[in-house]
Parts: sequence; structure tokens; C-alpha cells
Amino acid sequence: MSHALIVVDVQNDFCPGGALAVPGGDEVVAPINAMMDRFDAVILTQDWHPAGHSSFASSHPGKAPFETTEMPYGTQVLWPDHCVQGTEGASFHNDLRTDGDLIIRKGFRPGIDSYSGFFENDQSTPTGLEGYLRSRGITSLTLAGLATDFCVAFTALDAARLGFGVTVDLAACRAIDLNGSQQAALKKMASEGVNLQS
Ligand code: VGL
Ligand code: ZN
Repeated sequence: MSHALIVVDVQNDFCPGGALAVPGGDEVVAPINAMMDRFDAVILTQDWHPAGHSSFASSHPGKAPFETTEMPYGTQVLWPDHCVQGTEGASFHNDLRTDGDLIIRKGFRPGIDSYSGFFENDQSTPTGLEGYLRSRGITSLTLAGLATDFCVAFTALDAARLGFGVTVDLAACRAIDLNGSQQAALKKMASEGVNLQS
């Protein structure tokens, strides 16, 4: 039985000073670096949007960041422009260890967002992460990173649904907390069998 650490989106734009700063986002770096050596595999995810991505409020005339819009795949929160491919904002935090085994990029299709490291927001387009984990014999996962209530939660819920054992290390996560999204995400994860560790 192999156990992997999935480090979710510890990128400059989600840290203080970034375009979509998560309060205390940089505080996850030290605990995550310290955890890495305990796992059989370390995978980092990287939010990786083309300029003009459909999840950006700036791509929707009349819309402001944090409003929502209806996409063919459901309701989508509109974000400030963030994690644009190749920019400093999309780079990992400078102090984050990036000597993991795999970096999985997501959110690169212009018309669809991807919070989860496993499936895009249509809940059916795979990123390839599941196949990578299964072919390496990995059966359990610990998740840490940003943001608890969006990319960490969506990744955890997909992983649980796929049959992996899933733990979220809350001490190494920080939330955006948009209209109560943090409490809602914690409740949903707990009810879907995700182990919440603090
Ligand atoms: C994320 C909003 C938009 C995240 C990514 O990493 O949680 N949130 N893109
Ligand atoms: Zn994004």
C-alpha cells in the first residue's frame, strides 16, 4: 500500500500579494515542505490558465470578481485573473520544495475551469492523475495546500469517490471562504468519507 502527498496549488497568486490571495496562504509552505519526506510519492498540482480564461471575471463583460455565471457545465464563480501560464503568479511559492515526482497542470482548457486535480469542473474530463496514481500502486492520499474550500476540497471529494483513502491535513491548508464556502466544504468532505486532520 503506497501513500502519496498531493500538494495543491501553492502558487504565488494564492499567497499574500497575489491576484487571488488566500489569507495566510504562504503559511502552508513550511509544514508542507516538512511533510514531503514521509510519503512514497509527492505530486504537486498547478493551476495553469491561458490568458482570457473563461473563469476570469474579465472575460465576462459586466461581471465582477466573485460573482457567478452559468456555464454549460453548471454555475461557475468568476475570479480575478490568476495563474496565467508562464507568469510569476502561476509559479510555485519560492520557498516551496518542488522536488516531487509529478506536477499536474489543470485549468488549461479555455472554456472550462478545473478545481480538482482529477476532473475538470464538468466532472468528467480527466486530468490523468488517477491513471498515474493507480499505475504506481498508490491507494491512499494526503492533501494539503490552497484553497481548502475550492481546489483542495474538489480534489479530495473526487479522490474519495474514486476509492482512494483520503486525508486532508487542515494545518497545511488555508481557505478563501467565500460566503461560507469553508464550512460547507468541510461538512461535505466529512460526509463523503474524507478524513479531516487538524
Ligand atoms: C483555486 C479558485 C480558482 C484554488 C483555483 O486553487 O483553490 N480557486 N482557481
Ligand atoms: Zn484557477
